[in-house]
Amino acid sequence: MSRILITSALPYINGIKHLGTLAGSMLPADVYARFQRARGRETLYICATDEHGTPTELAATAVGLDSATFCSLDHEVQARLGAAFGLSWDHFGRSSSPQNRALTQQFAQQLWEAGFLEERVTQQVYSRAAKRFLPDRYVIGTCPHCGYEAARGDQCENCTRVLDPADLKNPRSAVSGSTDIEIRDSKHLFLRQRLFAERLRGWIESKKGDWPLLVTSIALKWLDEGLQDRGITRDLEWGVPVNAVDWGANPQGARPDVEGLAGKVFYVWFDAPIEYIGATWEWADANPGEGGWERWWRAPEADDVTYVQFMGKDNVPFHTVGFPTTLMGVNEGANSPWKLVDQLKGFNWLDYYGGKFSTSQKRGVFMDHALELLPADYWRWWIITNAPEGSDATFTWEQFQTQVNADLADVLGNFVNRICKFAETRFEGRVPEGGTPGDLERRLEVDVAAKLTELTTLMEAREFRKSATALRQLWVLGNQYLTEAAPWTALKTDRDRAAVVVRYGLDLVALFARVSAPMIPNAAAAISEALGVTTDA
Ligand code: B3M
Ligand code: ZN
Repeated sequence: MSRILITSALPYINGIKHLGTLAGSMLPADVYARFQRARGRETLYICATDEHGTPTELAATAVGLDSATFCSLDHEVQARLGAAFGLSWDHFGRSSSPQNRALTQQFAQQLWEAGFLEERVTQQVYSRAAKRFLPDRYVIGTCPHCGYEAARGDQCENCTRVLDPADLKNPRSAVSGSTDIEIRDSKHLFLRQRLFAERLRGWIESKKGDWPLLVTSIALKWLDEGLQDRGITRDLEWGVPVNAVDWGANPQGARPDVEGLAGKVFYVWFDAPIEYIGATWEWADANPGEGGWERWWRAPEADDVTYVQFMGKDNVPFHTVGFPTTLMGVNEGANSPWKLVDQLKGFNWLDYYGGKFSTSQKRGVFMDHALELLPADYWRWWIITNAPEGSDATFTWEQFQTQVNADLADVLGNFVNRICKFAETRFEGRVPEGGTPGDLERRLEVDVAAKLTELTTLMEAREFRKSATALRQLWVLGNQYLTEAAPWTALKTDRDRAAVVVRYGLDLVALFARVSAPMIPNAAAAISEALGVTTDA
């Protein structure tokens, strides 16, 4: 039986996440992890805060903290809210960890020595007003590809293309709007992605039909446009330092210009995916009895691991091109290669009343506020039933209320309540003996078995919306059975018949608790507890 390694895209450190972030990565990853654990598979679900980069420096400065302190505080908040939402991470790490720092530096060194890094003098946007470089999304301007006027320096939200700040037309500071900027020369290291274009294409082509179309089409579109080499260092203070690397010589016998690279750090999108591995190492350090982290990541020990990633569509290019290039480069000639992703589940957007959720504009529903209002399971259920898989989905309060009432109260709650109350008042709260099952029960067994198979197949395929529908249909079978079997009527003339129905009904309650646990773990635990059984998801 294979082991399952699960990662969800790492939430940025600054700020409390909204439902869109949950919907696009953390929650489906959690549901899948709980499902796999319940199936008895050895499962490891890893997540972490993505802590480096310009956003952190600016957010920390804004509240008068240094970046390290800011990150520690914010990490605690996110860890607490994730736990309150029932996110069952085996480890929630930090990309600023010593483990990730060591791995990031080691990978860079190996890439250099294999000839996959190159030094280049680049033009960087420098803000005269703020007296600092403005990397990545701290420059806004017009996208050179699609003409979108508010494209960020690292990526155009409109056409999803990855950009370089100096590519933007009419650049301005994203912080102040100031156009008091100049272009300065600065030396940086580049990952030679172009060398990997054909290999990446072959790899993505081999995933067609297996991975969601959304994912393979984004990846291929990017490759079709011609892969560019990518700068992997930045003029920032907060990050993994470049100069701490113990550089060897590349195939031409050259070493990086350490002076030219002084004070720089690795690009956040270089070290963040490496933190999937780094966080596994953090987990192993915290759990010394678990057999170590490398057995999840490195061949041949990890050959029985199926690695599944979850993310929103904007993250797909970094996971189908950027990170795989790093790993392919490091793996070249290695006798213990690192594992590449086996299954990549991408999501569209979850909208708020047809517009975007937005952290900066505080638009939408945020994790802290959501939990102040209602239990986590309500949100989990709504998000999973409306997972933005085939297309974007929209949150509205009205639809949220209607759906949660209809499914959790009227179908599941009603069923559990009806049968448990009846057993309590008429059978002293015990599972009654006596009677023999009849045609209704035989039909119920067939119908339930078929629905369970359907649900299991859909969950294995990470089809969350359809899984939620199948689960709801399973609950409906319970209600239909009770209505048809009418134990309250049977009890008047045939106590044994009523006993059969109560027995089947209570079995269904226990079954429902077990199979609903991945999506609504708290409700499932409460139901199980009421019955005196356990669920292990
Ligand atoms: N923090 C972007 C995001 O949250 C980024 C993901 C990193 S995954 C390695 O959308
Ligand atoms: Zn664009």
